[in-house]
Amino acid sequence: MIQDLVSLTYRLEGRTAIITLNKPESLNALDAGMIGELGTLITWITSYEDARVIVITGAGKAFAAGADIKRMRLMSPEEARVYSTLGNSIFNEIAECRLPVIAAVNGFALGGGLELMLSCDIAIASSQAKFGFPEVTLGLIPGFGGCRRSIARIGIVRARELIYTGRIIGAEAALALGLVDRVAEPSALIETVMTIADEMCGASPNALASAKRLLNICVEAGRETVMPIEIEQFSAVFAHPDARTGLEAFIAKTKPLWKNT
Ligand code: CO8
Repeated sequence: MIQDLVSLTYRLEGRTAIITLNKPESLNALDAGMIGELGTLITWITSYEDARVIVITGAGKAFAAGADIKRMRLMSPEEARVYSTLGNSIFNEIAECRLPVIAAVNGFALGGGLELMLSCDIAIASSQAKFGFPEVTLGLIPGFGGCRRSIARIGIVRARELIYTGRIIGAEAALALGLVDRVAEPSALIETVMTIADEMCGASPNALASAKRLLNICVEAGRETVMPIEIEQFSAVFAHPDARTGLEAFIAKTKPLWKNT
C-alpha cells in the first residue's frame, strides 16, 4: 500500500512514522485523494507498524495551503458536503488514533491545512510558517472541524478573531496565541520534533493511548452535536452565490464583490 501513495510520502525512523504531504506545486492543497490517502495511511500505521508516534509535515513551502480551491470551485453544494464529511472524518481519525500525532509545520498552514494541524496533538512550527483561516475571504467557512478545534486550542475570543478576519499570522504570533506549542528555526524543525517524539517513544504505549483518549473526551464532549451542524452549515454557505464569487476571485486574482445579504 505504501508503494501506491500518490500525494504523500512515508517513512519510519526508529519508532516514529513520518508522513509528508507531497504536492508542493499546489502548496499541498488537500484534495479528496490526499485526504483519503492520509486516512488509509493512518489506519495502516496504527494497525501494522511498530510505531509509537506519528509526525505529519509538508514538502516545499507549505504544510498545507487549505482545501483544494481549484477543485472546490467546480463542486456542487452536495459534492461540497461529501468533501466536508470526508475531511471531518479523516481528521477525526487523526485526532482519535491511539498514537500521539505531531504536526511539523514547515510553512503555510491555512484553512483546511490549519484544521489538519489542529487535529494533531502537538504542533511545532518553523519560524517561517504562516497560519490563518482565509475561508471567509473566499465566501466560505472552516469545514473540516476547525471551528471546534480552534476554540479548544486557543479559546472562543481568539478563534473568533482569526476566523472572522481571515488574517494570516506568523509563527511567533501563533505561539503567543497558543495555536502552536513551539517555534524552531526551519533547519532545526525536524530535529526539534524528533526530540519530542523520542521522549514519547520512551513512554508506555498503553498509557499514552489512554491519556490521549481521556484528553480527547475532555475537550471533544460536544463533537457529536457540532460535527453534523458544521457540515450542514458548510454546505449551505457553499450554495450561496458568495462562495462562487470568492472561489472565482481567488483564481482570477481579483477582489470578490459580495452580495449584500
Ligand atoms: N488550493 C488549490 N491550489 C492552491 C491553493 C489551494 N488552497 N493554494 C495555493 N494553490 C496553488 C496556486 O493556485 C498556485 O497554482 P498555479 O501555479 O497553478 O497558479 C500554486 O499553488 C502556488 O501558489 P501561489 O502562486 O499562490 O503561491 P504564493 O506564495 O504566491 O502564495 C498563498 C501563497 C498565500 C498561500 C496563496 O497560495 C493562497 O492564498 N492560497 C490559498 C489559501 C487559502 O485561501 N486557503 C483556504 C482554502 S478554503 C479551505 O481550506 C476550506 C476548508 C474547509 C473545506 C470544507 C470542504 C468543502
